[in-house]
Amino acid sequence: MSAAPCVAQERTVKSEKHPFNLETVAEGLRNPWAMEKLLDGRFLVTERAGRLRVIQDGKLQSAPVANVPNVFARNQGGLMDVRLHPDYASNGWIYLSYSKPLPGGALTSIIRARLKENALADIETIFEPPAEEATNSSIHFGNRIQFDGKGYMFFSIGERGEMQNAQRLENVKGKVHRLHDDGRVPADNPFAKQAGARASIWSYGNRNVQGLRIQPGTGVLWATEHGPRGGDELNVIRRGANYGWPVITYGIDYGGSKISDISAKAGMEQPVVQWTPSPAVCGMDFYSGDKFRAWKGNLFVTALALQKLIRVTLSDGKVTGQENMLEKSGRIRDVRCFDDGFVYVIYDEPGKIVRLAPAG
Ligand SMILES: [Ca+2]
Repeated sequence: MSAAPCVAQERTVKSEKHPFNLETVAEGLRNPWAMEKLLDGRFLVTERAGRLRVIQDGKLQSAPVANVPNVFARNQGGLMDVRLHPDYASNGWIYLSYSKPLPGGALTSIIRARLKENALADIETIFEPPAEEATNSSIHFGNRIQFDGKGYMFFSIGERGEMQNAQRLENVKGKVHRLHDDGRVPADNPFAKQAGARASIWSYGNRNVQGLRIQPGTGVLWATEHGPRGGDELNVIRRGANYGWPVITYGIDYGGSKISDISAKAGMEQPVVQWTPSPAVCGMDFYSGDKFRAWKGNLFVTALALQKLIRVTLSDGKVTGQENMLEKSGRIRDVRCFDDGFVYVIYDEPGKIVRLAPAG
C-alpha cells in the first residue's frame, strides 16, 4: 500500500497568491460530509446517509466501514463529522457525530471508536443527547468537532429550526459545547453550576455552526455560522458568550419576513465578519502547511449555496482580506488542510473530493 493517494489532475487554476492544480482524490460519493487522513495515508469519509467510507491507494473502497450507528438520515440529518483524537497515533480513537434517532425524532450525538479491519470496534458514547430534547425537525443539526490538544473537545449543535432554543440555557440546541475528550463535563464550564442549565454549554446564541477550528499559534476557537437569508457569520468563540441569535442578526427569514430589528446589543457578541447575501457557509480550516507558502495562517471557508471556497486573511483577530476561489464549481461542504500541505475540498453532490496542489 502506498502512502500517497493516486490522483487525477483535472485542471490548473490561477489565484491571487498561488496557481494550483485541481486533482481528483475520490468520486462517486453520496453527500460526503467530512473527512480525515489516517497515519498510513488512507482517508475516512462520512456520507450523510450513514456510511463511513475508506479511500485507499486512491480508490474509494466499495464496502463501507461496519458498525456505524443507525442515523436519522433525513434532509440535513445523518452522519456528519469524523475527527481523529489528537493522540490518535497512541490511542486509535476516531470520533463520529451523527443525528441519533430517538423516540421524539433525532438529535446530535457523538461516539468514539477504533477502526479494526473494516469495522468500528470499542465503541463508546461521548455525548448522549438528552432524549427529551429530540425533535422531528430535519434541519440545523450543526455540527463540527474540534479538539484543543489540552484534553478538551468542542462541538456544535444547531438550534434545530426553533430559533428561540439558541437563547435558552436549559437545552443543548443552538450552542457550542465543551467536554473532556472522554465525554465528562468539565467542572469549570461556564454554566456547570447554574441550576437548570445544560452543563456542557460553552457558548450560546449560535444558530447553526458547521465550522469549528482552533487557530494554530493562538489557540483561539473560531466558528462559521450558517445564517438565515443573509447574515452568515464568522465568530471567535469565547467562554460563556452569547452570539445573539435570534435577538440580533444581519439576516432576514427565508420567506422575507423580519427576524429582528437590531443587529447589535450590549452583552451579545458581534461576528468578526458577516456575509450578506448568505454564501451558506459550512466547514472551515486553517492552512499551516508548507506547499502554499503565501497561504500560511489563512482560513479557508466553504460555501454551499454560493458555491465557492473563500480564502480569508486574518491579522490580530480581524479579517483583512477575502478571495473567492473555485466559484460556481459546486456546493462545497468542507475543507481540510492536512499535514501533507494539500488543501482538500469536499463537494456535496455529485459527491467528490478534490485537492489543491501547487502548480508550476
Ligand atoms: Ca451572531
